Amino acid sequence: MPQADLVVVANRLPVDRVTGPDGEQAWRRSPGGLVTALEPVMRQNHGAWVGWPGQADLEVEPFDFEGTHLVPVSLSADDVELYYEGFSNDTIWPLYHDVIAEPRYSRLWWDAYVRVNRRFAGAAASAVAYNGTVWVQDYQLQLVPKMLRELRPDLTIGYFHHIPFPAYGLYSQLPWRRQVLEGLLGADVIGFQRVADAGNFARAVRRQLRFETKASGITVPLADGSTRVARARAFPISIDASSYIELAHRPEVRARAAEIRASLGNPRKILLGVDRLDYTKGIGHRLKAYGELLAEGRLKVEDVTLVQVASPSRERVEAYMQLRDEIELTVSRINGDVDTMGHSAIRYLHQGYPREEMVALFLAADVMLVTALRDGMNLVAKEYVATRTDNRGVLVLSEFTGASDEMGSAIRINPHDIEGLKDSIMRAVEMPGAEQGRRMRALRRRVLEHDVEAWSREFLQAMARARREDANSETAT
Ligand code: GDG
Repeated sequence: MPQADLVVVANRLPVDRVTGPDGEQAWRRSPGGLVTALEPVMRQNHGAWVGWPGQADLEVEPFDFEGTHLVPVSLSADDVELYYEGFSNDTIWPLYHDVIAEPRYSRLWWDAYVRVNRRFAGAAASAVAYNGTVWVQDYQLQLVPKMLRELRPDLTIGYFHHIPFPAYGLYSQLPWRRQVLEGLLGADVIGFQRVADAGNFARAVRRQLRFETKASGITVPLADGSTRVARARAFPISIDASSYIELAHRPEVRARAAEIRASLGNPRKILLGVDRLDYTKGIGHRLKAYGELLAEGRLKVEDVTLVQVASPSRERVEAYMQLRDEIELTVSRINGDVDTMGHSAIRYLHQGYPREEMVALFLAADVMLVTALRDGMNLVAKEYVATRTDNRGVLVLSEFTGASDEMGSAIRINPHDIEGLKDSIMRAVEMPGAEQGRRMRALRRRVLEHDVEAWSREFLQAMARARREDANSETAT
């Protein structure tokens, strides 16, 4: 098997297995932004992608797909339950999102996490050429950088963390806090969404491991008494803005947006929420504020509709089952209290939609509500503004998202402050066109200039620079 100069390692491969009308199996590119961003780089570098094909117990040989060599890592049903649903999504996810839900600490889950991370590291080590570059993605694979460095000291290793990194007071709950920090420090470049995340990480390293940190550099002592440098800093991720603009210009998408408005009875204002059904997204807080505005008569059900798309997510994890029950109870209470025969306060959709439909919804919405309690970045906020080519529409954005650092012209809110959130929703609903235009232009400028292509270019450049610096310091000693 030829080895690649650039290898991406992620929990999931960039393809989904689909069954055709005659029962035949095929692969289809998954819709995510990361996949789109990396596609040209992977093609140019004859890159390889290591990841799980998405179904338990599926054994597949490596294969080529649209210019990328795909290396499947097989997971058993037990691995999925313990490593993925357990340690990744029921320990790390809640802990790193500031303990919004209670993290569960299980030694059995941890053992599976170590075992599966080792398998990913082994697969990456076999796929990458001598002196090559490996870019590891996200919290499911925090131990891979160190494991990979032990197997292949010749490599340049990067790691990007898509979710927040918590303050040390919370991080220190993790029974395996040392091993995880050491795992991440195996990378030459460790990327975070926000400056604050990189700061929390550096602080955890100082407090827990007593390593020296200076600006973005962390000095990592080695067994032979020498040291190496790991660099930890922010690389805020973005979206493939031009593809959203292209969709927003399509006549059939625009027609669909008008059709959506009409099917809701052409309300004066449409508010929109689009989230995976996840407790980090603050959907309950949003519903509470909106419900109170209706109950108090500040909004009238004849004038407004909230469309809430809550796409199904992690449905086998207990906390997600409970959340679904809570949200659906709240939605039906509000609708039951205020709906009329002809008007509904909330159109709730527990479904996933094609991207065209999402863009039509963005175009139909006067106000976009992003009320996350904690969110690494929040791409939905960026997608909404990218599609608003008419410079109209208002983004209400939680301060607790990474996007908030870059999107100062949004109406920024603290979702815990329900009165404040209500006032902000009213301000958004009533905002004059000129102010919408001024804010939206500034938001769009930022997202269009800093798209996901710029993000991946900056990260790859940082890895190349790290390689040069390390080569220079080796010649110097
Ligand atoms: C993690 C971090 C960080 C949602 N429903 C549908 C659909 N979506 C798309 C959205 C958006 C994506 O899924 C969700 O991205 P977010 O950034 O909002 O949130 P997470 O899934 O939690 O992502 C996050 C991100 O990684 C990247 O680093 O920003 O903080 O938590 O693109 O549009 N897309 C379609 N149908 C749906 O029903 N087609």
